[in-house]
Amino acid sequence: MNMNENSEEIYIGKAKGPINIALIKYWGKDNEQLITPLNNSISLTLDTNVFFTETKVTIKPINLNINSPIDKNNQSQNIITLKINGKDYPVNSRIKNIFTKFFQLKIPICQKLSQKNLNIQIESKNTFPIASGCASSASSMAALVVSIFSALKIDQNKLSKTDLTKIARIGSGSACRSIFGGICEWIKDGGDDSHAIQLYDENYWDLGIKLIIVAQEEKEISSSLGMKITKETSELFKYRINHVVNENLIKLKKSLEKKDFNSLAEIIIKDSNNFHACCRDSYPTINYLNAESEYIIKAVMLLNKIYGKNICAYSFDAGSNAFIFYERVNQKLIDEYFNFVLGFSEKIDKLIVYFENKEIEKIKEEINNFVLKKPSKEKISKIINFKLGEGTKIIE
Ligand code: 2P0
Repeated sequence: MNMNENSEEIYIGKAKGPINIALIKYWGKDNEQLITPLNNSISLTLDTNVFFTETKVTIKPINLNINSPIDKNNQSQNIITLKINGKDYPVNSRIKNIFTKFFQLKIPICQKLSQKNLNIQIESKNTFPIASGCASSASSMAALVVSIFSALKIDQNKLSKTDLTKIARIGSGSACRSIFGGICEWIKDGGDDSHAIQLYDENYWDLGIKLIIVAQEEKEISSSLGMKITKETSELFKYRINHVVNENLIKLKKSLEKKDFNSLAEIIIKDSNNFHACCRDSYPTINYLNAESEYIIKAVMLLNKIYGKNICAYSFDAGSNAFIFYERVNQKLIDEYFNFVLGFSEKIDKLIVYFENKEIEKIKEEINNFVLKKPSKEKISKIINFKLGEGTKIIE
């Protein structure tokens, strides 16, 4: 708690939240209110060098007069304002639910504030296109939860990181996976106990993630609505939940344990395919992929074929941007390949040095034929490289 010149209480906290990308997708809620999933999901938390949300929360009790609402019905009337990148936004019910959750905790500071009317300011800064499949809600909700935790100076023994994942979850499902760094699993569990755990930290495996941004437009169907339509209408989705996704979880965990990239890549690709097939099977149909996404899918499959085993994998969220996964020992080859096939480099000779001992002329011909169909340059706006990163952090 800080004191201002009027000796009023002010609570201030700041946090920086990373994005995460799911390898086994969350799609479909078990409970819409609690935001609990139909299946467990596994994701990578990405470093915050380029993409992140930084959030500052300021909480000030409002001086009450004798007729204030709290005296009448013991219900506080909080005023919450939200600024994102300097612009005012309406405060949605999910943000209000996060505060309500904090003020229901049996922790002295939370109980005390629950008895007051509060003025709450949220100031958020993020560095990526909102609603373009770049997990903005995950990093922003994780940053919000940790900034409130920091503002209230709550002891970790009273509210653990696992507890914070449960609160982040009610802001946005995938946000629970951004609390921890490295490789995380969101456990569906029953009801409000649904939480995320860290499977491995960010130093476990030196994986690289390349985000290829192919669209900056706002997407047509939000994830929340999309997953509702899929759950209500897709027969294929029932098959995913009952037969596909749990098998994929088991196989993915085995690949992670053995650090077997070849099999890891296969599961990542198959789970992305299965999720997007369920979207297409929805009624009305949902398609998050576009022609550029399809080209990148083919590019990944071609490289794996030429290489003789899976050296990279693709995955797409609820958007057309591609996430490419690889081991960072192969960074140069992956960079040269995608720069060439996406038209950022014209020099195939820089690429084929990585294929020594293979049939170079045949490989050259295959890649050259493939790039004849490459998207025009303006369709691919950016390529960003990530490593595994830490979870949401308090900024002092
Ligand atoms: C995921 N996605 O596992 C999946 C894959 C998109 C595709 O989690 O309604 O923004 O807030 O729980 O978390 C995006 O959904 O949806 C998402 P809500 P959320 O990353």
